Amino acid sequence: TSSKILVKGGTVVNADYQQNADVYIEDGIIKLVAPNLKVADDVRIIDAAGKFVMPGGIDPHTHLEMPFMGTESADSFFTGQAAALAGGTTMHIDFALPIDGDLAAGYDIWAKKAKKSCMDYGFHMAVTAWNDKVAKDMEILVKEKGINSFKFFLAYKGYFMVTDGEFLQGLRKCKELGALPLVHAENGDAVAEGQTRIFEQGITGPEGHPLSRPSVLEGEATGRAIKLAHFVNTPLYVVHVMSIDALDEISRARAQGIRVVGEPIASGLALNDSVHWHSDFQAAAKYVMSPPIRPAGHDKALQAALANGVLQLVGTDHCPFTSEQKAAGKHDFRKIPNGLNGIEERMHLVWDLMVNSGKISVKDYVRITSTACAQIYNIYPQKGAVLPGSDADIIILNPNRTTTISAKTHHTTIDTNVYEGWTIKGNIEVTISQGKVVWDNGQLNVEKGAGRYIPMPPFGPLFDGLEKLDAARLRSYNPVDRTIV
Ligand code: DUC
Ligand code: ZN
Ligand code: ZN
Ligand code: ZN
Repeated sequence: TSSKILVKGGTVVNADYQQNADVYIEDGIIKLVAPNLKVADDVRIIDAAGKFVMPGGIDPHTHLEMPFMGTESADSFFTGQAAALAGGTTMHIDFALPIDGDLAAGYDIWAKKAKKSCMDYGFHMAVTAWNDKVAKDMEILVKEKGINSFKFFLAYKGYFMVTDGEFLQGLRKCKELGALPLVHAENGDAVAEGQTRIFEQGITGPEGHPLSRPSVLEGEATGRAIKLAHFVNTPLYVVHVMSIDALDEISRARAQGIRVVGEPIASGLALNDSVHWHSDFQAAAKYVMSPPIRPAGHDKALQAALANGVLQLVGTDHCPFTSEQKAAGKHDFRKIPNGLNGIEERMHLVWDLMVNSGKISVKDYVRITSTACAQIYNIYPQKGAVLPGSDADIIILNPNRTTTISAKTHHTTIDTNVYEGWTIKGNIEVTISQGKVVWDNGQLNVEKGAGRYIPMPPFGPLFDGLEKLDAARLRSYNPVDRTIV
């Protein structure tokens, strides 16, 4: 493959600007973006006339080869990333987990797993307990290992869940380090109680899953997390926003100027909970994830919130399990491994649900699938832009061709697909990753080991002006005459 490429005659779209232009790529970097470029004979020319040329997607939320619920998510770093590239995503941020509470050990394990990568990636780290070693490891991960985000689970009682007190300590540490706290917002105590109650009522099938942990528990935890982060005055990022209940909390906080970022995921935008009611266990179990897919109405509300800016970017929570793995919960919904596919489908689904439906512009599509993620995690404009100097991670989308999603043709390793049979107008025909054509009209050409770890620096844009806000809070109280000034 040539290391010099000219993408010719397309509509180049960035989050803030769109123009008809050529894109010249050399050695993995975008060198020029301008109309009518003349190039030498050894340059590969890709015709993009009538098509959109956009930054490759960045998926902020994946779980590749993650040990979970007695098994391991079915995509490796290699297979999951190959699937991503086939669907126009050129970078993802995966959730590294501590090993027996040890963050540094968890990082080492994830770094090793990711050696087989075929595209660029970064890591979040989960914090599942609190002690001096955790605090020290967070500091090392931020200062030396390129991690700038930490996830706290308010659910998964007895496994990952932290108490409010532990969460508060973590929030303060994040703020001190300039790292972004992320939260899985469901009330874990109430979920555990709800699961027992539903199961003991004799509801043992997959439909018990959404019934046992309704959206009110997501709203409660989202509101609580936002208020604790506001108390600390640190930005907060809510992962997998699935419900109107959570949306209401985020919307209210943002209207007050509180720095909350909300991440819906493809399944939350695209599906509703009717999928859980099915006589065939597998047909329903493939949709089981947490927080659950909500009743119809939540999906449309999430789409609207994404269009009007209450939510900022789309992830997937890609965490696939095979039918065989899902069968562990055949007689007890509580044992169905939580997770579904999406890393390969996200870009097409968002195009269909948001652009084809007329809800957003193509520029906004770029923002919510790529640019906002790069900005929030402080790697813009290396990623998230088609600009001179940016990494050559580019997709070419043909708006007039259709794509049909199916387990028969997808690249993820599982035998099912939660979007089976969806036909979408709009096809990502070409994916360029690190300046190489890795997906070309149905042909995947990826290389194990070619993926690079992208370190993410602390104190991203969400931290701008935070010191001033803190000073203003202190200044408003006069301890001498005990008045608020
Ligand atoms: N939810 C899932 O469905 N899978 C992985 C972890 C999570 O929080
Ligand atoms: Zn989660
Ligand atoms: Zn059916
Ligand atoms: Zn997740």
